[in-house]
Amino acid sequence: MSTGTADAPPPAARAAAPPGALSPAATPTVAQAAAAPLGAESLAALRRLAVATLDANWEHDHTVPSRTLYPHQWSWDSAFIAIGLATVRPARAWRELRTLFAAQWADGRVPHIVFNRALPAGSYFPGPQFWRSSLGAGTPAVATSGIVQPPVHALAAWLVHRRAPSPRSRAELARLYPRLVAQQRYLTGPRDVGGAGLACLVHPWESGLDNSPAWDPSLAAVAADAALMQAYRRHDTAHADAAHRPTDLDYARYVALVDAYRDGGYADDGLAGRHPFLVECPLFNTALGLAEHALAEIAREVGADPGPHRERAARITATIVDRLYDPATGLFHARDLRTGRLVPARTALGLIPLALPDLPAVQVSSVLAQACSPRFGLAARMDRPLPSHDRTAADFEPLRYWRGPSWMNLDWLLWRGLRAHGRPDLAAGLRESMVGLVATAGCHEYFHPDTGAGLGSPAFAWTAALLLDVLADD
Ligand code: 9WN
Repeated sequence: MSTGTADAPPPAARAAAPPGALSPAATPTVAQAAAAPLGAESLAALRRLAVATLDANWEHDHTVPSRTLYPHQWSWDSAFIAIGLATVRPARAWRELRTLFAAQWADGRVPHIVFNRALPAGSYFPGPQFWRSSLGAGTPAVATSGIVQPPVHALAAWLVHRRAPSPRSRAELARLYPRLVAQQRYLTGPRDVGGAGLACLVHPWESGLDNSPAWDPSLAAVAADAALMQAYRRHDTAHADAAHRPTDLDYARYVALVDAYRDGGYADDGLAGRHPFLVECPLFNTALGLAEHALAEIAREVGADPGPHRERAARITATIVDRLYDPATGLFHARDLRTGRLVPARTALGLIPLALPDLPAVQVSSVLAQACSPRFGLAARMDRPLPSHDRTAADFEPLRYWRGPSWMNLDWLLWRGLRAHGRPDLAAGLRESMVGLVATAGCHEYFHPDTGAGLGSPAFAWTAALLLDVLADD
């Protein structure tokens, strides 16, 4: 999709609120949309659509990812949301991050969900009654989940400051800095189950790509607790097409994993001997490395020593290459710590280390080759959106979430990597594809990887936020 010159607002921008409510049948494909370049007026309309989506999802001190599917505050969503808010509502961007970090546990973990106590029980499953976060040590007064999500927050804080620098934003950075450092200390301390310096995930939800084929073999080894599931009702399938969501069997395993971790009081000691799901994820650990790069910048800005952050960033990149790169596929893979093996699935997770500015040239060129292959179809002029899984794989599913559909946050991370590694041509192609997706379908949660049709929640906050960020980068 070109974002070049002239003409009328894009179809999604003309649609009534909530944005992006066009039916998939009426939605032109990305390739069709490429024939109709967007002009300044259309881009302004797209920006208005994105701001309206963020405003509609604002909830007194945070932004919900989606009013229907995800009505509480989510950790990595808030980081992406803050990045977009910085372009239009910087004070709110800082509020978003402050609210999230107010729920940080004493051990440094930032919970993946902060529950809004004003919502009725049953507005999301698993809710506060299931997580019972007060069973953990040093937990906040507010109810939270007990697991984490990719630590993209230091990067977000740095980008928010850079977008709208002011004495106030410097004060916000100084206030957040020790909390961000504590978050890193938790992830590289108690969560370094493999002992090599990377963070280990105890649940697929911690990856943010919950249902990715990257977790299939490790999840298959988790005993599904059907009796436990019968005691609860899924919330997601009441709001989204069940054929697009994880299966009941997957959910039974998700719930069993929460159960096991919670019953151990959310403690991390001895995880290697007792927890049934332990993996090192390329995206999560890329975020860990990016956080140290961002902390080095933040440290400089607030008068702290950037040196240790730079050293840690370099070590994390080297360890990701050492432990998660497979020269046979030219991609990064998840490592299952229970089997000691790399998971063979070639998912978009395997491209994300490109976002590391210090990724060595060998890995940069092999990941780029894979990204531009028919598996992912990255190009200076893309005819289809970037998929979340290898489109040539037998288990590629264009409709089921994280198993094929296109997501704005994966695009955004890769877009940054392409710019960091001197590929403005490919970065521009990916950016046009991102803009084209929202122009044709609205601020959907994810998109069909062939047609670009909108899927999942129709008014999804990080889609709106990251669109604002790429548009502001003109
Ligand atoms: C579980 C909120 C979250 C995102 C995740 C996405 C989805 C939750 C769910 O929604 O996960 O955390 O109920 O499926 O996979 O990345 O943070 O938008």
